[in-house]
Amino acid sequence: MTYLNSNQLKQYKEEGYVAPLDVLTKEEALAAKKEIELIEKEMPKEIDKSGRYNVHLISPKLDAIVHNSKILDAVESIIGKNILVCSTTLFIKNPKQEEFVSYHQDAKYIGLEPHNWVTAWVAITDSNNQNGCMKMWPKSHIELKDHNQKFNEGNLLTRGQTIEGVPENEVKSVELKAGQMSLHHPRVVHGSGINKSNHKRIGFVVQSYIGTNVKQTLGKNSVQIARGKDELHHHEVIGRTKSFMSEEGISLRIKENNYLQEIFYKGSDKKGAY
Ligand SMILES: O=C(O)CCC(=O)C(=O)O
Repeated sequence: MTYLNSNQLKQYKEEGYVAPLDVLTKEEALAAKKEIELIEKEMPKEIDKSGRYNVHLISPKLDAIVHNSKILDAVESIIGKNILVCSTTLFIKNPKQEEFVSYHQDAKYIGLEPHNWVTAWVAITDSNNQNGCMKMWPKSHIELKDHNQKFNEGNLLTRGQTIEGVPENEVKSVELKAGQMSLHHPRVVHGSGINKSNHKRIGFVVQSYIGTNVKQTLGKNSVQIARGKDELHHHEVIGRTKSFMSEEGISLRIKENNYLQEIFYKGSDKKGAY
């Protein structure tokens, strides 16, 4: 059992995130990397940009990470024993490209209310200062802040959502080894810089694990039941894939990704690349 201990829970509650947590072996992380590379090879266009979501619906290996009991134990410590999965995102940063993530709060645009949910960022490769690891602003999860929508070049966020004036001297890097994860609060301010290394940085992000009381207020997305029971039925429940890139998995992923695009661009007259 890998529930959070009292220090880890304290860190999450006080700072808005907890890391590093060991969840995958090196071999499991490497197998996931190979799987992602295989999907990239098989369907390069479909998983680029706005296709980076929900690869767990076409890959039993990635689905197994979403339902990994070590991850779920840690998540249970935060949101309770009934756990649903909304979606996943691949945050891949290619070497020497100007890709970054501006400082933002997930809760500002994901539409999940109330904030009884948590995001798991699973490092498939090492993630460090050199290759653009996540950076958190501790204790910033108290309230929602104003965001500008910049739709700027290189920004991996849908609308280039940006909180200005984040005090860099207070920000902490979240360095992870492949196989470790961080858990972050819906309102914690976070972002990441460019990848200055010669290798890809890959984060497989469960965005997010939600309690059964959480509703999607901007649209619709289906959920998988990861642990416990869903007695509130706020979402359509979908199953888990059993085979790599099955037709059923591919069409379900397209459907779910279309729902996500509606959520991400609700009320916007402009559309970004993601
Ligand atoms: O992968 C990154 O650098 C940022 C990811 C992120 O913003 C998130 O997981 O909420």
